[in-house]
Amino acid sequence: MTDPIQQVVTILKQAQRLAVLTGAGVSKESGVPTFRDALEGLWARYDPQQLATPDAFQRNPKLVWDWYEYRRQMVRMAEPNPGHYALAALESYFPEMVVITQNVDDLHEQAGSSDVIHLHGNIAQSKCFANCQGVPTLIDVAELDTDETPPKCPHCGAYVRPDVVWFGEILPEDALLRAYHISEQADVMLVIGTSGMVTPAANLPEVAQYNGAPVIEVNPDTSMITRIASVKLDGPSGVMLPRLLEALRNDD
Ligand code: BV8
Ligand code: ZN
Repeated sequence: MTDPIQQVVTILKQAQRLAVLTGAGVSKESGVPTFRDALEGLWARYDPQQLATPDAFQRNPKLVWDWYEYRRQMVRMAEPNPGHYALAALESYFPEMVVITQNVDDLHEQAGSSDVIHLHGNIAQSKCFANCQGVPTLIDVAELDTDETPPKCPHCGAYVRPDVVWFGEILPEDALLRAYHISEQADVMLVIGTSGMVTPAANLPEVAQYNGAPVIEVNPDTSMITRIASVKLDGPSGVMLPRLLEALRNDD
């Protein structure tokens, strides 16, 4: 049985267009907890899926705002890990490579990935809940002279909210359309650190496979993607991706 890393190198060497789908697992070794991790302390008793919804925000704007401030702090302190850097370095091996991420941090960009599609938004940005000046009406909270939490939109007085996609909300149309197109056109799809539970993001590996692209998974556990993966690298992305990059380099 050949080593799975070698199997992946063989597949990647045939590919021109590499699509990558990442989830919270790729940021775990940077100290950003995944959605499945019980958040520590104050937030341990809350279920993220209950908090990451428009209803939760309308019912308890301060609680949800404070939860995002807590997560923003963790993201601000986080650094890209060896997995992010190895993924960015893979770009030099493919004429076309796009990272489609479910994550709301910007660690792929910080590590040097040059083409990243954010399906679920960006936790560092805020917007008017009513999008009163257009979709999205981004608000720079640092410029608002208030310590109200959540702050109010300076244009219309509605609450300001994080610029992320909540459960029950539609994804940014341009990002989703491009992600489907990239998945359809891909020669290979690398799926890293996602439980594959959340749709429509979780449908993308099937779209790639349906169009003839082998799916490669990097995850220390099984996920909803494992059953359609041609090869699985069983381990943390911070370990497996540098190993994969090394094997590609040695194969040059
Ligand atoms: C939509 C931003 C159309 C916010 C997120 C029933 C009722 C209502 C709705 C639904 C329903 N059934 C399905 C739905 C649709 C719903 C959905 O999928 N629900 C799930 C829970 C069943 N989806 C939606 O609502 C989406 N919108 O469908 O719009 C629509 C509109 C109106 C009405 C109907 C339909 C919107 C979904 C987006 C939600 N926002 N994030 C925020 O961050 O606060 S999702 C959030 O959760 C993440 O972004 C991510 O996408 C997801 C968590 O998944 P993962 O990233 O995979 O992370 P997870 O913790 O799950 O797994 C981590 C993995 O890493 C694990 O596999 C682990 O083994 C692995 N790992 C751990 N360590 C490592 C590692 N891997 C590598 N290395 C390591 N070191
Ligand atoms: Zn407004």
